[in-house]
Amino acid sequence: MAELAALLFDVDGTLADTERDGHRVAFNRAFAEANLDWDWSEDLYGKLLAVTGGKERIRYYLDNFNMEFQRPEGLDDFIAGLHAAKTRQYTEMLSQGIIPLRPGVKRLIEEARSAGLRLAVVTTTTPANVQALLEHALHPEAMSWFEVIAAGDIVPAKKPAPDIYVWAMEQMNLSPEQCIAFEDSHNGIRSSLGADLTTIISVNGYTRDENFDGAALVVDHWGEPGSPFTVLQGNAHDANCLDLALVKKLHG
Ligand code: XBP
Ligand code: MG
Repeated sequence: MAELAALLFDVDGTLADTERDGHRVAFNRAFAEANLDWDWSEDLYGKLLAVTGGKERIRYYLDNFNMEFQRPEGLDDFIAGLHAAKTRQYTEMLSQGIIPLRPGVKRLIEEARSAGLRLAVVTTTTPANVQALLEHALHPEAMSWFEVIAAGDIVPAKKPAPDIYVWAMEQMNLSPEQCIAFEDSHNGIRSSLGADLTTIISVNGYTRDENFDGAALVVDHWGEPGSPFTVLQGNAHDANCLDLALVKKLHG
């Protein structure tokens, strides 16, 4: 195995628990603003997470859960308009600091930075959402810590397709053997494994029971020295939180 050169981070669910209390609420606010009576409950949203990408998720909802809705002419534009309103709502929520980073995220990113590792974000979400989260929850300058922000519609085929990881590694001129990926979901690991990346999973409420075959390690969260993680799958080499030493061991 080549030496570890870069850490590639998923965002939603991995760096922060954004889906239930962030994206879902922002979608509902955008629907209300447009005078739609759509209400995405926590349960329904769990089903809608089968599809990544906000615009794609709205279409999936109409196709499978709201078939009686009278579609306007120009459905693509209608969905794009709703999604733009949702992004505005979501970034406003993040600017109020309501979504914190998950345990250990700031610690590991700072440790990796100090060690000179290269960092990238590889996500399905809209670039403005990444910026809002990094600047408000990590550090005002955090966007500059990441060499590449691979996000949103940069590639047409979103996760679970591997394309966004492949694109990020191309930008960085790195091979999969030089990188490791951090994900939280089945769609995420399908994408990272599809790009031949060793992958560490931290589950959340929506993804806990998903299939993570092929993961190097599955934990409930990355943990802090005084607040250990629980190992759900794999070998944590006697560590009780995810630090760079463990990441390097898992990378092999
Ligand atoms: C998360 C997603 C995204 C967000 C919504 O992907 O599936 O669709 O829920 O974001 P990842 P947008 O875990 O890869 O970050 O509405 O901006 O598409
Ligand atoms: Mg995710």
